[in-house]
Amino acid sequence: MKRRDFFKLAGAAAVGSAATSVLAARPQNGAPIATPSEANSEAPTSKADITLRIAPVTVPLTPNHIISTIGYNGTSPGPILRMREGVPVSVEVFNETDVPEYVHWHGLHIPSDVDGAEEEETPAVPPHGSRRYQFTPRPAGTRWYHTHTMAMADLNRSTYTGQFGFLMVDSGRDPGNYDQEIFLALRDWEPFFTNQPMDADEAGQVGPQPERPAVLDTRPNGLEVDSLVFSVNDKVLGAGEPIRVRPGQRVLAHILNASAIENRSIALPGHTFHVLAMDGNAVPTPRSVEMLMLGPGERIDAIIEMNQPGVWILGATQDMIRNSGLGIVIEYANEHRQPQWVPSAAAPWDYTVFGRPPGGQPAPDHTIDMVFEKIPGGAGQFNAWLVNGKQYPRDREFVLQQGARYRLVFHNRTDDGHPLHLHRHTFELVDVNGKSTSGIMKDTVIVPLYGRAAVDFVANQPGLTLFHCHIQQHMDYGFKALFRYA
Ligand SMILES: [Cu+2]
Repeated sequence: MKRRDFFKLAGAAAVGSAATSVLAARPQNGAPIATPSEANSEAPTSKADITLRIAPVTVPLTPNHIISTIGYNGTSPGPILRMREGVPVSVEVFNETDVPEYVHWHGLHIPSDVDGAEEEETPAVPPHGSRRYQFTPRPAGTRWYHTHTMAMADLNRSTYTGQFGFLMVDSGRDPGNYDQEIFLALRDWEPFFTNQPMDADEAGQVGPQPERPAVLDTRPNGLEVDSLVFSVNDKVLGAGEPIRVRPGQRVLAHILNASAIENRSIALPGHTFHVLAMDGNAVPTPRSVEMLMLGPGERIDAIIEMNQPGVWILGATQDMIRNSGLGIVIEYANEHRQPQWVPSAAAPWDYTVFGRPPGGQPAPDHTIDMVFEKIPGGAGQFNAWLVNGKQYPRDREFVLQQGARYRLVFHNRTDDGHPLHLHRHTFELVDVNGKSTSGIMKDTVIVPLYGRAAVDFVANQPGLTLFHCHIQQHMDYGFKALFRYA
């Protein structure tokens, strides 16, 4: 299978051309699809290719558990947006809420004024107003879009709401080699503050902890955000339609962790995930694994070969999370038993198995060390998160020379795994806890607890560039930095 095989549009060959109409088709388990409906135009009075409406929505997690939140175009997840790589697109965003909003196009290389982040000086979509984003989407791959405001102590704002959706940027090349395409956004709902330590997936991580301090900070932890209700897309496990398959089918799964709060691991008993891409970028060494882990913001594209007839649960490996909704039923034709879950002893998640041998990349021109620490907040207070000893905002510390190759070395001196996201650029994973690799291109990477990772990127996208932990609370309380070009 070639690089872009799996980005084939389901029945939408003409997307991106001047005369495409909005598709009515929808994937079996997915949201409605929106595609550019007209040629792009600079004229502000012309109709935009895509319209997004930020407004209150209800999410029917089960027939009896209906959540009120904010979403896009009346749903959460929002519509699956389809764009053509390199074809300019305009998106008119109407904000029907009382607060300024931003729509961030996660994983795209686009200018700061349309990237959708206040820190990068993107203009806000004003309350009860509108704003047009015009950009040329690239690179091709599985991207996503979501709100990018601060939430601080307000759990009804920003990525705690339902403002997220898939954004598929298609290269227009190569037919797909699969029988069915599914979109799975992992979510949690009804967040709350707790002093209980997170029952995080990281607890199961084994391996070196090169950044573990000799003396741990024993001050009492501050409030963190947790949830007791989970879903895949807009349904709790068992509440929605199953994904119906036939023996021998190849199902292409696009998986997104759209959580604001935690890394997640998922599995499908009796099956493997043949990982083709991470964060929408083809991996050098596609291979099959039993378990996937995704931090908030990360995506995985994987083929699941349907070769174990039955009725199965594709869901979180943690029993509490899965039993509280994070899963979806896979039902083979003519099978009618109860959905089965079987715990497995899958190998721990390891990005580097999908890489090439180390040393493939040029030496960096500059290395930037970034040390992450947590100041425990204590009872009733929030923790503070430091980058190189300081909370955001910070001054002009990180200044990039255009064209230079940078290595960022992440030193995670905290007891949590952090999904770190760099806007407007793609980076290459170089090292995770001493395991070197090359060829893995990403925009978000989990640095394990007390762990270390390194990524390289070329400073080739002039403009303000935000870097942050994709866990909303960590970002809000200091865990971010702004890169500038000289
Ligand atoms: Cu974090």
